[in-house]
Amino acid sequence: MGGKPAAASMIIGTAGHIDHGKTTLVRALTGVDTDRLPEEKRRGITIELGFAPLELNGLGTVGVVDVPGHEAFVRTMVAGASGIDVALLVVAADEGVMPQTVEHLSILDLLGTRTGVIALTKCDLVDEDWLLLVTADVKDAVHGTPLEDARIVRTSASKGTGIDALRSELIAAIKSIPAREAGETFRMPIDRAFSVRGTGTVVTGTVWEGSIPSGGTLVVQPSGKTVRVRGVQTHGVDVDGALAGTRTALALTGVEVADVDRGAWLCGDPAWPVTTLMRAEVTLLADANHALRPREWVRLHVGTADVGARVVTRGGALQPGAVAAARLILQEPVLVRAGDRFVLRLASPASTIGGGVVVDPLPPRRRSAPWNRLERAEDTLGRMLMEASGEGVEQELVPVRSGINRATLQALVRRPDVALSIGTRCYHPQALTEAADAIERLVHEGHQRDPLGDGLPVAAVTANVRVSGELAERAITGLCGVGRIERRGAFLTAPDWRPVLGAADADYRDRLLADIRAADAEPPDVATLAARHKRDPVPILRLLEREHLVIPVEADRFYAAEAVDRLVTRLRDGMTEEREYNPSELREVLGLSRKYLIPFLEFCDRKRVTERRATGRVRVAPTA
Ligand SMILES: Nc1nc2c(ncn2[C@@H]2O[C@H](COP(=O)(O)OP(=O)(O)OP(=O)(O)O)[C@@H](O)[C@H]2O)c(=O)[nH]1
Ligand SMILES: [Mg+2]
Repeated sequence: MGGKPAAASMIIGTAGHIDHGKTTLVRALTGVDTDRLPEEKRRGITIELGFAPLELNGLGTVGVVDVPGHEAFVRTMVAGASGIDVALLVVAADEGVMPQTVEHLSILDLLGTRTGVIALTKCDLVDEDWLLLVTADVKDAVHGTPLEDARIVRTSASKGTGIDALRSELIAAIKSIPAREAGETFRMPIDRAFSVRGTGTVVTGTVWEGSIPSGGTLVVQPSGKTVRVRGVQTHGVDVDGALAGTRTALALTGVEVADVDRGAWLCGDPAWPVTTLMRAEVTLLADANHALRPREWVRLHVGTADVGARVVTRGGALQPGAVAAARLILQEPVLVRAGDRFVLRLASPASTIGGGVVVDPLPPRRRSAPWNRLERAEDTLGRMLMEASGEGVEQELVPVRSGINRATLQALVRRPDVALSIGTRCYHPQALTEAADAIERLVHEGHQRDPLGDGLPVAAVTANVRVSGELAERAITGLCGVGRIERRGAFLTAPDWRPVLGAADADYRDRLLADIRAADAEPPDVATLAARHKRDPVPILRLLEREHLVIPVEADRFYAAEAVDRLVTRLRDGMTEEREYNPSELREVLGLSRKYLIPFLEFCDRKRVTERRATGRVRVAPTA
């Protein structure tokens, strides 16, 4: 690979009505004729996106994207315009402002293009008076758009005038905007894919964010295929890697041309999910001439993709000029991040009706209220974490869902009043407080409902409070640390909690214990006790078990502790070391009936008093 320094990270994109001289101007600036297709030559119009490197003094090489002006190719124009930094709006002096001048301007506005330069082309065809009129019209047209303050440069390709002035204005425009974020995850919408003999699959695009070195690994979305970058070129020159804001060609291994068409994305993070549901702020153009009916299907253009979309807002139809928070349901998955811009178009009659900004590309499937954009990163993050509550948000999805850049986010999540990171997830600090309160409440409710119970099983917490296991654990540790609850084995109790027996319970306890003790080696089971006393004995038996007064030798049969001790001693004393005993021999030792014998021997196996072998039981030497 070449190892040349990367090009300047800025993209200029043309815009303007058909035949107004965009391609001619790009050639005058760069020397490249971007109309390469035979059909383009024959018809004298641009059909496909064109790309050319532009040398600018002091800035190096920037990329130029030339778009078609024909009204039938607006979707191609949108794909070309979606990655640009600086617009070059072209208006032919002889025709002035025309329908696609206006439509392209709307698209630039919707896509968030920050600045631009206006070229009045074909100035050789008109006189000064006419030029003044057209200039006034152009100023009207750009009023209220990002090109409102753009410089207007008079050019003539046939006379070769105005090109240097245009160059200077482009330099000034580029210098007026900040460079793209470099520290983000690599993302590039693909605008072309072809196969080169000896190289294989090559894709091109404008890198939106991040960077990728030659040799790196990427994922193609929405197909999910992993690919390796064999080589990187910018403007036909081998470079070490692809940088945000550059026109880039990537040679890929691991994928066929058919799998990486226009509309697909290359992404640096395999964990970045595609989506078919998002929250967005939608704007309908004031001159849209079309109200968007509830649940009406439109085309959504984002990156180089173009998918069917349904805009769901609260209330009725969206009127031209309206701005509304909406949920967008897509027919095909896209790879988007909060802050991404999109354009909405009608398929027929083909027209641009509006667009908007992605607010959250991965909202909960259900009950997600539409959200407006918020100004401050802190508020955006706070709202998302509040919604996620005790379940939190995967940390690696936070940049995608919030659109907050990495550096800002890193600083934000370190603030304990803003976010709490546990394991792989991020929580609102309030989620911890709420989880702790809920758990404490649950513990107390449990004691009230079952005053003789063991307390709240730790395992039951996540089933009752909607929190992740790790947040529950953090809350429990916190509660125990300050003495609000106690952890006793697998149970949570109120601090210093003891089971409270009323007079009736205490009496029942005494009678049960007396029954069991009286029965000695052959006590009644739970059902017998329940029938005898007309009351469920289990809670009291559990209590007696915790007091070490009874032992559940079988699941539903409790023995007095001293009865078990006596039987175990009798068994140990009656067995000789190393000799195997069959059940009837042990029955002799213990003197139990068969019904009691087998469960008791199994109990002894579990307690390692005895060990059951294939041919009989042996005594296990008691450990100290
Ligand atoms: N006289 C004159 N003709 C020009 C000038 N610039 C472009 N043209 C002519 O205008 C016609 C259209 O120019 P293009 O550059 O193809 O226009 P375009 O805007 O790229 O058209 P589309 O891409 O199809 O939208 C061509 O015949 C050009 O030679 C100019 O400054 N003066
Ligand atoms: Mg053209």
